[in-house]
Amino acid sequence: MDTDQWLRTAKAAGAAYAVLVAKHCSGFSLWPTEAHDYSVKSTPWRDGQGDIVGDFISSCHRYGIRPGLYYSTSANGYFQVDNPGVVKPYDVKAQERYNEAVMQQITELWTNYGELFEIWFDGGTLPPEQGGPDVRSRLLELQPQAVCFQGPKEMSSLIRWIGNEDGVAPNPCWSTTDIISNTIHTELGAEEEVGECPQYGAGNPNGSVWAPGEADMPNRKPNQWFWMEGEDQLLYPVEELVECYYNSVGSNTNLLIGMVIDNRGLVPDADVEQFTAFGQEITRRFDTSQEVTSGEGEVVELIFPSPTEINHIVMMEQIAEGERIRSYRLEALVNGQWKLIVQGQSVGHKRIVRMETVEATSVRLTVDEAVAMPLIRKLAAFHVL
Ligand code: OTN
Repeated sequence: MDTDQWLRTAKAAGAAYAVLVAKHCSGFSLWPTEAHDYSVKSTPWRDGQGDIVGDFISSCHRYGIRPGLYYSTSANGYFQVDNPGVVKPYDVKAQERYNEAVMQQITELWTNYGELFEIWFDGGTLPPEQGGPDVRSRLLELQPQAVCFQGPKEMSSLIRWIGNEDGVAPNPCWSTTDIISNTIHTELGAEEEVGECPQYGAGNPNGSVWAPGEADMPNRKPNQWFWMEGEDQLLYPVEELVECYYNSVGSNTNLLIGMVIDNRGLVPDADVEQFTAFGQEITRRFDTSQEVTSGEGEVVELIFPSPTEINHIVMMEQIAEGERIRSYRLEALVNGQWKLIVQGQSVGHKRIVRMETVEATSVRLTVDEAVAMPLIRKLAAFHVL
């Protein structure tokens, strides 16, 4: 196993952060936990002295990638726990033992490996009021700054599931929502709510909770999160991953791509090629703009020194000050005439607009509706061949 190879590959793909699945639904733990024996400690690998979590975190630091950990509390085969985090068949004592093990394990993970950028609760966390472990208190105590995927609603930095594993966010896609994913997914009997709530993936511009979207998808299809021998042909072609980038990052959503590890403990060669080519393609498209500006107010204009061919426009709001735009228009000045390119609603962190190539002398962003002064961190035009 070589976690440096994993993180080098993530870096080549352009990743800013990485999340290790420290324990998936089987319960097998990739670090030498004190909670039970079902972990790397009980294997012959490195004579039971190995710690994949520790190696992963060190490699993240080495490659300048912010580390995150996935730990699902909602399912654990070792304790006969299934969604939404309940021992089945239900038994009070067994549930207590499970809750204690969760508290022990999250304490280890959140104490021994430094500050975590993101903590991933696949399927959310069952709140203590409903018989679950008190994850939120421990989180507030040990990693209060972490971005929590489907985390407890008391956390200040939440990120929500976009609702599919296909790398596609809706348009518009808002950073705020009414719904906090963990309450949808783990409160007993709440699954039905998902179906009834069209705002789930898109969020809600008037929602009171700041929880932008994260689109998670595996790098093999359909839904192949795990490595199996002879399945390299299932890899997403690079052009499809690029399409996912447009549909997620280009729609105000983080993109989290699964990375399988093979029986050598490495990212398979074909996957290294895929991730590297993906990173190179994103860089090729978006590293050099024809022109870029920033500004504030209802109209921000990007002026070219001479008529310039463009076919992409990228907009970013200064989201540290909130997501303020509610509707906008983009126009290009072509042969002395303003030509409408697109009308839209949400911008947020990033909106990528693809368009037919035009030769423009200027691009104008007009904000038709906003809840406060629009703050445009970036308005850039590109010509992607
Ligand atoms: O079988 N599943 O549990 C499943 C199949 C396909 C897509 C998602 C799921 S589970 C789903 O995973 C999400 C992350 O991708 C979130 O954690 C959801 O809460 C969870 O229900």
